[in-house]
Amino acid sequence: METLRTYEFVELEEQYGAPNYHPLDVVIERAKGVWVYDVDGHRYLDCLASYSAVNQGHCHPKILHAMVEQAHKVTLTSRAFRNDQLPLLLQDLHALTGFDMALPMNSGAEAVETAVKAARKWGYKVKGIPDGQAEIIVCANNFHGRTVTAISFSSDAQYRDGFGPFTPGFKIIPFGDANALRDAITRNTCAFLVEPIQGEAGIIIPPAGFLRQAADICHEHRVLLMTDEIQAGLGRTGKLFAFEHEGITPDVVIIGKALSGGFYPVSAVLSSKEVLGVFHPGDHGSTFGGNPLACAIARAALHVLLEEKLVHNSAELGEYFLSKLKSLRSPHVREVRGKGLWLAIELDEPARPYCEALKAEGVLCKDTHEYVIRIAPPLVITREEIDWAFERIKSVVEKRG
Ligand code: IF1
Repeated sequence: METLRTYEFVELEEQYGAPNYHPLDVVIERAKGVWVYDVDGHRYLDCLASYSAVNQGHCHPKILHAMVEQAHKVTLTSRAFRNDQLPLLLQDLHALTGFDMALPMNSGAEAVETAVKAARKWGYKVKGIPDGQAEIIVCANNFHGRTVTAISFSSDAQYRDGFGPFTPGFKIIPFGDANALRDAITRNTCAFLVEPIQGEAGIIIPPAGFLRQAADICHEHRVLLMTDEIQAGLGRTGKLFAFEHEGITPDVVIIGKALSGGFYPVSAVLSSKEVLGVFHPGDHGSTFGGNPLACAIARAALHVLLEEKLVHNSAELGEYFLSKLKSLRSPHVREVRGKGLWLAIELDEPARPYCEALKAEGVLCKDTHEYVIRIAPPLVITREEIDWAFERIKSVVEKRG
Protein backbone atom coordinates (compact mmCIF):
# COMPACT_ATOMS: atom_id res chain seq x y z
CA MET A 1 0.00 0.00 0.00
CA GLU A 2 1.13 3.51 -0.83
CA THR A 3 2.31 5.43 2.21
CA LEU A 4 1.61 9.14 2.33
CA ARG A 5 3.70 11.83 4.00
CA THR A 6 2.46 14.55 6.33
CA TYR A 7 1.99 17.21 3.65
CA GLU A 8 -0.01 14.81 1.47
CA PHE A 9 -2.43 14.02 4.29
CA VAL A 10 -2.74 17.73 5.00
CA GLU A 11 -3.51 18.43 1.34
CA LEU A 12 -6.19 15.74 1.20
CA GLU A 13 -7.85 17.03 4.34
CA GLU A 14 -7.78 20.62 3.08
CA GLN A 15 -9.21 19.57 -0.26
CA TYR A 16 -12.03 17.29 0.88
CA GLY A 17 -12.76 18.31 4.47
CA ALA A 18 -14.93 21.20 5.63
CA PRO A 19 -12.56 23.94 6.80
CA ASN A 20 -13.91 24.26 10.36
CA TYR A 21 -10.50 23.54 11.97
CA HIS A 22 -6.94 24.81 11.77
CA PRO A 23 -4.94 21.98 13.37
CA LEU A 24 -1.21 21.86 13.88
CA ASP A 25 0.22 19.97 10.92
CA VAL A 26 1.11 16.81 12.76
CA VAL A 27 -0.55 13.69 11.35
CA ILE A 28 -0.84 11.16 14.13
CA GLU A 29 -1.03 7.49 13.21
CA ARG A 30 -0.65 5.77 16.55
CA ALA A 31 -0.37 6.49 20.24
CA LYS A 32 0.34 4.85 23.57
CA GLY A 33 0.02 6.40 27.02
CA VAL A 34 1.28 9.98 26.86
CA TRP A 35 3.11 9.50 23.56
CA VAL A 36 1.82 9.94 20.02
CA TYR A 37 3.62 9.09 16.76
CA ASP A 38 3.18 10.79 13.40
CA VAL A 39 3.26 9.35 9.89
CA ASP A 40 6.84 10.54 9.41
CA GLY A 41 8.03 8.57 12.44
CA HIS A 42 8.34 11.43 14.94
CA ARG A 43 7.36 10.98 18.57
CA TYR A 44 5.60 13.64 20.64
CA LEU A 45 4.52 13.98 24.24
CA ASP A 46 0.80 14.78 24.14
CA CYS A 47 0.08 17.75 26.40
CA LEU A 48 -3.54 18.11 25.32
CA ALA A 49 -4.87 14.58 25.90
CA SER A 50 -7.59 15.17 23.29
CA TYR A 51 -9.10 17.93 25.42
CA SER A 52 -9.00 15.63 28.47
CA ALA A 53 -10.78 12.72 26.79
CA VAL A 54 -7.70 10.52 27.16
CA ASN A 55 -7.02 11.10 30.85
CA GLN A 56 -6.27 7.38 31.14
CA GLY A 57 -3.59 7.64 28.41
CA HIS A 58 -3.92 6.77 24.73
CA CYS A 59 -5.06 3.24 23.86
CA HIS A 60 -5.12 2.04 27.44
CA PRO A 61 -4.81 -1.77 27.22
CA LYS A 62 -7.58 -2.49 29.74
CA ILE A 63 -10.09 -0.23 28.03
CA LEU A 64 -9.02 -1.59 24.65
CA HIS A 65 -9.57 -5.12 25.93
CA ALA A 66 -13.05 -4.26 27.23
CA MET A 67 -13.91 -2.63 23.91
CA VAL A 68 -12.78 -5.54 21.78
CA GLU A 69 -14.44 -8.12 24.04
CA GLN A 70 -17.71 -6.26 23.91
CA ALA A 71 -17.47 -5.64 20.15
CA HIS A 72 -17.37 -9.39 19.66
CA LYS A 73 -20.57 -9.82 21.69
CA VAL A 74 -23.01 -7.03 20.87
CA THR A 75 -22.45 -3.35 20.09
CA LEU A 76 -25.86 -1.77 19.72
CA THR A 77 -29.31 -2.82 20.80
CA SER A 78 -31.03 0.59 20.84
CA ARG A 79 -32.98 1.41 23.96
CA ALA A 80 -36.01 -0.33 22.45
CA PHE A 81 -34.49 -3.37 24.18
CA ARG A 82 -32.34 -3.67 27.27
CA ASN A 83 -28.68 -4.68 27.29
CA ASP A 84 -26.53 -6.23 29.99
CA GLN A 85 -23.92 -3.44 30.16
CA LEU A 86 -26.03 -0.33 30.80
CA PRO A 87 -27.32 -1.40 34.24
CA LEU A 88 -23.77 -2.18 35.33
CA LEU A 89 -22.47 1.21 34.18
CA LEU A 90 -25.35 2.95 35.97
CA GLN A 91 -24.53 1.01 39.12
CA ASP A 92 -20.84 1.94 38.83
CA LEU A 93 -21.67 5.62 38.33
CA HIS A 94 -23.94 5.61 41.35
CA ALA A 95 -21.34 3.86 43.51
CA LEU A 96 -18.58 6.22 42.39
CA THR A 97 -20.45 9.53 42.54
CA GLY A 98 -23.36 9.03 44.91
CA PHE A 99 -25.91 10.50 42.49
CA ASP A 100 -29.24 8.65 42.38
CA MET A 101 -29.41 8.26 38.63
CA ALA A 102 -27.72 8.85 35.30
CA LEU A 103 -28.93 9.44 31.76
CA PRO A 104 -26.40 8.26 29.16
CA MET A 105 -25.76 10.11 25.90
CA ASN A 106 -22.82 10.27 23.47
CA SER A 107 -21.19 13.65 22.91
CA GLY A 108 -20.73 16.29 25.57
CA ALA A 109 -22.99 18.71 23.71
CA GLU A 110 -25.80 16.15 23.78
CA ALA A 111 -25.41 15.72 27.51
CA VAL A 112 -25.58 19.51 27.95
CA GLU A 113 -28.78 19.55 25.86
CA THR A 114 -30.13 16.76 28.04
CA ALA A 115 -29.36 18.73 31.21
CA VAL A 116 -31.07 21.81 29.76
CA LYS A 117 -34.16 19.74 28.92
CA ALA A 118 -34.17 18.13 32.37
CA ALA A 119 -33.84 21.50 34.09
CA ARG A 120 -36.65 23.07 32.08
CA LYS A 121 -39.00 20.15 32.62
CA TRP A 122 -38.17 20.11 36.33
CA GLY A 123 -38.88 23.86 36.35
CA TYR A 124 -42.37 23.33 34.92
CA LYS A 125 -43.39 20.07 36.56
CA VAL A 126 -41.77 20.37 39.98
CA LYS A 127 -41.03 24.04 40.67
CA GLY A 128 -44.23 25.25 38.99
CA ILE A 129 -42.80 27.78 36.52
CA PRO A 130 -45.49 28.95 34.05
CA ASP A 131 -45.30 27.11 30.73
CA GLY A 132 -42.71 28.46 28.29
CA GLN A 133 -41.18 30.86 30.84
CA ALA A 134 -38.23 28.85 32.24
CA GLU A 135 -34.91 30.68 32.41
CA ILE A 136 -31.42 29.26 32.76
CA ILE A 137 -28.49 31.40 33.91
CA VAL A 138 -25.04 30.82 32.41
CA CYS A 139 -21.66 32.58 32.54
CA ALA A 140 -19.87 34.84 30.08
CA ASN A 141 -17.11 33.07 28.14
CA ASN A 142 -18.73 29.67 28.76
CA PHE A 143 -18.16 26.69 26.51
CA HIS A 144 -20.79 23.98 26.56
CA GLY A 145 -20.62 22.65 23.01
CA ARG A 146 -21.58 23.51 19.47
CA THR A 147 -25.29 22.75 19.14
CA VAL A 148 -27.66 25.60 18.33
CA THR A 149 -28.87 25.71 21.93
CA ALA A 150 -25.34 25.67 23.38
CA ILE A 151 -24.22 28.51 21.09
CA SER A 152 -27.44 30.38 21.83
CA PHE A 153 -26.02 31.14 25.26
CA SER A 154 -22.41 31.56 24.17
CA SER A 155 -20.88 35.02 24.55
CA ASP A 156 -18.34 34.31 21.81
CA ALA A 157 -19.30 36.13 18.62
CA GLN A 158 -17.54 33.64 16.33
CA TYR A 159 -19.38 30.64 17.75
CA ARG A 160 -22.72 32.34 16.99
CA ASP A 161 -22.02 34.25 13.78
CA GLY A 162 -24.30 33.08 10.99
CA PHE A 163 -26.06 30.39 13.03
CA GLY A 164 -29.19 32.16 14.31
CA PRO A 165 -32.04 32.25 15.11
CA PHE A 166 -31.14 31.15 18.61
CA THR A 167 -32.85 29.31 21.45
CA PRO A 168 -34.30 31.80 23.94
CA GLY A 169 -34.44 31.44 27.72
CA PHE A 170 -30.85 32.09 28.80
CA LYS A 171 -29.28 34.90 30.83
CA ILE A 172 -25.53 35.54 30.92
CA ILE A 173 -23.74 36.77 34.05
CA PRO A 174 -20.00 37.38 34.59
CA PHE A 175 -18.11 34.21 35.58
CA GLY A 176 -17.20 34.17 39.26
CA ASP A 177 -19.70 36.84 40.32
CA ALA A 178 -22.06 35.45 42.98
CA ASN A 179 -23.88 38.77 43.40
CA ALA A 180 -24.67 38.85 39.70
CA LEU A 181 -26.11 35.35 40.05
CA ARG A 182 -28.33 36.43 42.93
CA ASP A 183 -29.52 39.47 40.95
CA ALA A 184 -30.24 37.46 37.82
CA ILE A 185 -32.50 34.90 39.52
CA THR A 186 -36.24 35.36 39.08
CA ARG A 187 -39.24 33.20 39.98
CA ASN A 188 -38.84 31.61 36.56
CA THR A 189 -35.22 30.57 36.95
CA CYS A 190 -34.88 26.79 36.85
CA ALA A 191 -31.09 26.39 36.73
CA PHE A 192 -27.61 27.87 36.81
CA LEU A 193 -25.26 26.09 34.38
CA VAL A 194 -21.54 26.61 34.98
CA GLU A 195 -18.09 25.15 34.30
CA PRO A 196 -16.23 24.88 37.65
CA ILE A 197 -13.14 26.01 35.74
CA GLN A 198 -13.63 27.55 32.31
CA GLY A 199 -11.65 25.54 29.77
CA GLU A 200 -12.09 27.18 26.41
CA ALA A 201 -11.94 30.62 27.99
CA GLY A 202 -8.32 29.87 28.91
CA ILE A 203 -8.42 27.71 32.06
CA ILE A 204 -10.02 30.44 34.14
CA ILE A 205 -10.28 29.55 37.83
CA PRO A 206 -13.07 31.49 39.58
CA PRO A 207 -12.44 33.32 42.86
CA ALA A 208 -12.28 30.89 45.81
CA GLY A 209 -15.72 30.43 47.33
CA PHE A 210 -17.66 31.26 44.15
CA LEU A 211 -19.10 27.78 43.66
CA ARG A 212 -19.83 27.49 47.36
CA GLN A 213 -21.77 30.78 47.26
CA ALA A 214 -23.45 29.79 44.01
CA ALA A 215 -24.59 26.53 45.60
CA ASP A 216 -26.05 28.41 48.59
CA ILE A 217 -27.80 30.97 46.40
CA CYS A 218 -29.24 28.27 44.14
CA HIS A 219 -30.44 26.28 47.12
CA GLU A 220 -32.06 29.32 48.70
CA HIS A 221 -33.99 30.15 45.50
CA ARG A 222 -34.76 26.58 44.46
CA VAL A 223 -32.62 26.81 41.37
CA LEU A 224 -30.74 23.74 40.13
CA LEU A 225 -26.95 24.09 40.20
CA MET A 226 -25.66 22.26 37.10
CA THR A 227 -21.92 21.89 36.69
CA ASP A 228 -20.42 21.01 33.33
CA GLU A 229 -17.64 18.61 34.32
CA ILE A 230 -17.18 17.33 30.77
CA GLN A 231 -13.63 18.62 30.71
CA ALA A 232 -12.92 19.45 34.37
CA GLY A 233 -14.26 16.17 35.75
CA LEU A 234 -12.88 12.66 36.06
CA GLY A 235 -9.58 13.65 37.59
CA ARG A 236 -8.36 16.52 35.47
CA THR A 237 -8.18 19.06 38.31
CA GLY A 238 -6.83 16.69 40.96
CA LYS A 239 -10.26 15.69 42.30
CA LEU A 240 -12.72 13.27 40.75
CA PHE A 241 -14.95 16.30 40.15
CA ALA A 242 -13.81 19.92 40.18
CA PHE A 243 -16.78 20.91 42.37
CA GLU A 244 -15.19 18.91 45.22
CA HIS A 245 -12.57 21.66 45.62
CA GLU A 246 -15.34 23.70 47.22
CA GLY A 247 -16.99 20.91 49.17
CA ILE A 248 -20.33 21.22 47.42
CA THR A 249 -22.66 18.81 45.66
CA PRO A 250 -24.39 20.22 42.57
CA ASP A 251 -27.92 19.13 41.68
CA VAL A 252 -26.88 18.07 38.20
CA VAL A 253 -23.44 17.06 36.91
CA ILE A 254 -22.60 16.62 33.23
CA ILE A 255 -19.73 14.31 32.23
CA GLY A 256 -18.24 13.12 28.95
CA LYS A 257 -14.81 12.97 27.35
CA ALA A 258 -12.72 10.81 29.74
CA LEU A 259 -15.79 8.76 30.62
CA SER A 260 -14.63 6.62 27.70
CA GLY A 261 -10.88 7.16 27.97
CA GLY A 262 -11.06 8.48 24.41
CA PHE A 263 -12.22 5.28 22.75
CA TYR A 264 -15.71 6.31 21.87
CA PRO A 265 -18.07 9.21 22.62
CA VAL A 266 -19.78 8.53 25.94
CA SER A 267 -21.45 11.19 28.08
CA ALA A 268 -23.96 11.26 30.89
CA VAL A 269 -26.05 13.49 33.08
CA LEU A 270 -25.93 12.61 36.77
CA SER A 271 -28.62 13.81 39.13
CA SER A 272 -31.33 13.02 41.64
CA LYS A 273 -34.50 11.06 41.18
CA GLU A 274 -36.40 14.32 41.54
CA VAL A 275 -34.70 15.83 38.49
CA LEU A 276 -34.10 12.91 36.12
CA GLY A 277 -37.42 11.41 37.17
CA VAL A 278 -39.17 14.15 35.16
CA PHE A 279 -38.46 12.20 31.98
CA HIS A 280 -41.13 9.77 30.89
CA PRO A 281 -40.74 7.14 28.18
CA GLY A 282 -40.60 8.89 24.82
CA ASP A 283 -39.62 12.33 26.21
CA HIS A 284 -35.98 12.05 25.28
CA GLY A 285 -33.51 9.54 23.89
CA SER A 286 -30.71 8.62 21.51
CA THR A 287 -30.03 5.72 19.14
CA PHE A 288 -26.53 5.23 20.50
CA GLY A 289 -26.88 6.55 24.07
CA GLY A 290 -26.38 3.77 26.62
CA ASN A 291 -25.34 1.20 24.02
CA PRO A 292 -23.49 -1.87 25.29
CA LEU A 293 -20.20 -1.04 23.59
CA ALA A 294 -20.17 2.47 25.08
CA CYS A 295 -21.12 1.15 28.51
CA ALA A 296 -18.46 -1.57 28.54
CA ILE A 297 -15.86 1.02 27.54
CA ALA A 298 -17.03 3.52 30.16
CA ARG A 299 -16.98 0.89 32.89
CA ALA A 300 -13.38 0.02 32.01
CA ALA A 301 -12.41 3.69 31.75
CA LEU A 302 -13.77 4.42 35.24
CA HIS A 303 -12.11 1.29 36.58
CA VAL A 304 -8.72 2.40 35.24
CA LEU A 305 -9.17 5.87 36.71
CA LEU A 306 -9.63 4.33 40.15
CA GLU A 307 -7.26 1.40 39.93
CA GLU A 308 -4.34 3.52 38.75
CA LYS A 309 -5.11 6.31 41.23
CA LEU A 310 -5.11 8.82 38.42
CA VAL A 311 -6.97 11.46 40.42
CA HIS A 312 -4.20 11.38 43.01
CA ASN A 313 -1.54 11.48 40.30
CA SER A 314 -3.23 14.51 38.77
CA ALA A 315 -3.19 16.37 42.10
CA GLU A 316 0.38 15.48 42.98
CA LEU A 317 2.04 15.83 39.59
CA GLY A 318 -0.11 18.83 38.73
CA GLU A 319 1.39 20.67 41.66
CA TYR A 320 4.86 19.55 40.61
CA PHE A 321 4.35 20.67 36.99
CA LEU A 322 2.82 23.99 38.10
CA SER A 323 5.76 24.83 40.35
CA LYS A 324 8.16 24.12 37.49
CA LEU A 325 6.17 26.26 35.08
CA LYS A 326 6.15 29.07 37.64
CA SER A 327 9.94 29.15 37.43
CA LEU A 328 9.81 30.14 33.73
CA ARG A 329 11.56 33.43 33.13
CA SER A 330 10.26 35.39 30.17
CA PRO A 331 8.96 38.95 29.76
CA HIS A 332 6.15 37.47 27.64
CA VAL A 333 4.72 35.28 30.41
CA ARG A 334 1.84 37.12 32.09
CA GLU A 335 0.67 34.34 34.36
CA VAL A 336 1.06 30.64 35.03
CA ARG A 337 -1.94 28.96 36.64
CA GLY A 338 -3.69 25.63 36.95
CA LYS A 339 -5.37 22.99 39.06
CA GLY A 340 -4.26 19.39 38.94
CA LEU A 341 -2.89 18.55 35.53
CA TRP A 342 -4.83 21.35 33.89
CA LEU A 343 -2.28 24.09 33.40
CA ALA A 344 -2.02 27.33 31.49
CA ILE A 345 0.73 29.72 30.51
CA GLU A 346 -0.78 33.08 29.65
CA LEU A 347 1.35 35.21 27.34
CA ASP A 348 1.30 38.82 26.20
CA GLU A 349 1.53 37.67 22.57
CA PRO A 350 -0.15 34.96 20.45
CA ALA A 351 0.42 31.41 21.69
CA ARG A 352 0.16 29.66 18.35
CA PRO A 353 3.84 30.24 17.34
CA TYR A 354 4.86 28.79 20.73
CA CYS A 355 2.77 25.69 20.03
CA GLU A 356 4.39 25.37 16.58
CA ALA A 357 7.84 25.64 18.17
CA LEU A 358 6.91 23.12 20.88
CA LYS A 359 5.73 20.71 18.20
CA ALA A 360 9.15 20.93 16.56
CA GLU A 361 10.65 20.02 19.97
CA GLY A 362 8.33 17.01 20.40
CA VAL A 363 5.67 18.46 22.70
CA LEU A 364 2.06 18.87 21.52
CA CYS A 365 0.17 21.75 23.13
CA LYS A 366 -2.83 23.76 22.07
CA ASP A 367 -3.25 27.50 22.12
CA THR A 368 -6.55 28.72 23.48
CA HIS A 369 -8.09 32.16 23.38
CA GLU A 370 -5.09 33.32 21.40
CA TYR A 371 -2.78 34.11 24.34
CA VAL A 372 -2.89 30.95 26.42
CA ILE A 373 -0.81 27.79 26.04
CA ARG A 374 -2.92 25.03 27.53
CA ILE A 375 -1.08 22.07 29.05
CA ALA A 376 -3.19 19.06 29.95
CA PRO A 377 -1.36 15.75 29.51
CA PRO A 378 -2.93 12.34 30.14
CA LEU A 379 -3.11 11.74 33.91
CA VAL A 380 -0.82 8.71 33.58
CA ILE A 381 2.15 11.01 32.99
CA THR A 382 5.20 10.45 35.21
CA ARG A 383 7.54 12.88 36.95
CA GLU A 384 10.30 12.03 34.46
CA GLU A 385 8.02 12.74 31.52
CA ILE A 386 7.07 16.07 33.07
CA ASP A 387 10.77 16.89 33.43
CA TRP A 388 11.27 15.97 29.77
CA ALA A 389 8.37 18.16 28.64
CA PHE A 390 9.39 21.02 30.92
CA GLU A 391 12.93 21.18 29.47
CA ARG A 392 11.39 21.73 26.04
CA ILE A 393 8.77 24.19 27.24
CA LYS A 394 11.48 26.15 29.06
CA SER A 395 13.71 26.23 26.02
CA VAL A 396 10.89 27.43 23.73
CA VAL A 397 9.41 29.98 26.14
CA GLU A 398 12.72 31.44 27.30
CA LYS A 399 14.19 31.52 23.80
CA ARG A 400 11.28 33.65 22.62
CA GLY A 401 11.62 35.95 25.64
C1 IF1 B 1 -14.07 21.37 19.69
C2 IF1 B 1 -12.73 23.97 23.71
C3 IF1 B 1 -11.94 22.19 25.06
C4 IF1 B 1 -16.38 21.27 26.88
C5 IF1 B 1 -17.26 21.53 27.93
C6 IF1 B 1 -19.05 20.65 26.71
C7 IF1 B 1 -18.24 20.35 25.63
C8 IF1 B 1 -16.87 20.67 25.71
C9 IF1 B 1 -16.75 22.16 29.19
C10 IF1 B 1 -18.82 19.70 24.41
C11 IF1 B 1 -16.01 20.41 24.56
C12 IF1 B 1 -14.09 20.67 23.27
C13 IF1 B 1 -14.77 20.60 21.95
C14 IF1 B 1 -13.63 20.82 20.98
C15 IF1 B 1 -12.72 21.77 21.62
C16 IF1 B 1 -12.90 21.48 23.06
C17 IF1 B 1 -12.53 22.53 23.97
F1 IF1 B 1 -11.54 24.53 23.50
F2 IF1 B 1 -13.49 24.27 22.69
F3 IF1 B 1 -13.27 24.47 24.81
F4 IF1 B 1 -11.86 20.99 25.40
F5 IF1 B 1 -11.37 23.06 25.82
N1 IF1 B 1 -18.56 21.23 27.81
N2 IF1 B 1 -14.86 20.87 24.43
O1 IF1 B 1 -15.07 21.58 26.99
O2 IF1 B 1 -18.42 18.38 24.30
O3 IF1 B 1 -19.78 17.81 22.30
O4 IF1 B 1 -17.37 18.24 22.01
O5 IF1 B 1 -18.15 16.18 23.21
O6 IF1 B 1 -13.26 21.22 18.76
O7 IF1 B 1 -15.17 21.94 19.59
P1 IF1 B 1 -18.43 17.61 22.87
